[in-house]
Amino acid sequence: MATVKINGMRCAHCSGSVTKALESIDGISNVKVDLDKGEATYAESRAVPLASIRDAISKIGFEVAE
Ligand SMILES: [Cu+2]
Repeated sequence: MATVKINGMRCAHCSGSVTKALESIDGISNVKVDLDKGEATYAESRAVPLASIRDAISKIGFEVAE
């Protein structure tokens, strides 16, 4: 499992959008968002570059934290 910090999530709608965006990336599955921590964890069936994740997240209006 990998974990990424995401800024800007406020509610279940946000976490739903983030889950969908991450799961649309080839190789990523099993996305779980923890709103309190502002984190998403996911399983990778291949090495997914952080840039791809950053892109998918920023496209929907959130930001991957450094
Ligand atoms: Cu929201």
